[in-house]
Amino acid sequence: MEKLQFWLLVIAGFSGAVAQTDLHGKVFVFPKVTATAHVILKPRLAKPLWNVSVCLRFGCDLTRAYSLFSYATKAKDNDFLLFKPKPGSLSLYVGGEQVTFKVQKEQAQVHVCASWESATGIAELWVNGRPLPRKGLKKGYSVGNQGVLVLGQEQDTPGGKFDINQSFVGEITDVYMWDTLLSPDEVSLAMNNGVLPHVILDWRALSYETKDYVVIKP
Ligand SMILES: *[C@@H]1O[C@H](CO)[C@@H](O)[C@H](O)[C@H]1NC(C)=O
Ligand SMILES: *[C@@H]1O[C@H](CO)[C@@H](O)[C@H](O)[C@H]1NC(C)=O
Ligand SMILES: [Ca+2]
Repeated sequence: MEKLQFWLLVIAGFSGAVAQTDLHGKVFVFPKVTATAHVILKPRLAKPLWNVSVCLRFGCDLTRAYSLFSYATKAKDNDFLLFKPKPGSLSLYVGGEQVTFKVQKEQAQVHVCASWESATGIAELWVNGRPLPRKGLKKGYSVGNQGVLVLGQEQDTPGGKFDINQSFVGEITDVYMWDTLLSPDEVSLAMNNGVLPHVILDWRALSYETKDYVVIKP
């Protein structure tokens, strides 16, 4: 670790901030089907979100439904959820509503970005850098900032009510979240692990907690 980074961490520690880890080049492995294994991520959410973007890379060979990115608030358990209902489909939920996109040519490793804009309701999905035809939902809504963000399980209440039949088994890496929309160039940058501004969840400085059987591997 760089000296400066070390001292910044020490200072952050003394000021009571959550420790952050650079997970560049690492993955979370969810090795088994369970209703318990998960990772809690701690995004910096100072205010409700009117623009939201999320990117992540995953590898999974399940053919049943599973959750990729579950953000739940007291008001809406599916306040912002990336969910794989079945092969060939990918759903985005905002404020409890959903839109489902057709995904062709599924690969073992998939990079996905999702963004949603309150002003228009437009939801946009990119799979391996390619945009899918846009859809819309929850125009005028704002995603709450008091929620719980979980990888590995699908929440039906903040931090809980997991369904083993929606659990994730496989690998997830390069998870980022922004309170802005992404341009096509920014999606490419995110895919190539470039650094983008306005990040509220940063894989290179991640605050997280693993629960039960989750392994961090190169
Ligand atoms: C959301 O994004 C749009 C388009 O980039 C921008 O015009 C708007 O100001 C943003 N809204 C907020 C609340 O950040
Ligand atoms: C999960 O799926 C299995 C097989 O379809 C079913 O028997 C079981 O009841 C389901 N469990 C839950 C918690 O829904
Ligand atoms: Ca749910």
